[in-house]
Amino acid sequence: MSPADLAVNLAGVALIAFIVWWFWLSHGRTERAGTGPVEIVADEGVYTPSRIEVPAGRPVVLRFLRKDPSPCAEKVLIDRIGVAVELPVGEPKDVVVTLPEPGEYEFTCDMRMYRGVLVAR
Ligand SMILES: [Cu+2]
Repeated sequence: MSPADLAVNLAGVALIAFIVWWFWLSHGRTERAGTGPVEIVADEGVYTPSRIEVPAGRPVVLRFLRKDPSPCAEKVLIDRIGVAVELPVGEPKDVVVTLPEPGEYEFTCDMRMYRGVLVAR
């Protein structure tokens, strides 16, 4: 293997490591819902926070703030409970949900590029 090949391979490995980190590890922070609305920002391809603990069985207000004007961010879906809501750009949109039982409820954009998880307890 020539030094040039080695460099290409190392660059490939570094790129893969970066992609793994970006998609699975960099947004792993869990936020716990307090008494007020849970604020979730949609910007640059991610929801922040993207993993939120909420109580099961009672209404929770999710306050989405969409900063990303691209059509990718225009809808938020929570498939498991049949929620699909359009988000205006630059103004908060409250979505009231009740998660019927403990478990994980994914919320995503239409193309499933933006992704987050509500963890009901
Ligand atoms: Cu999208």
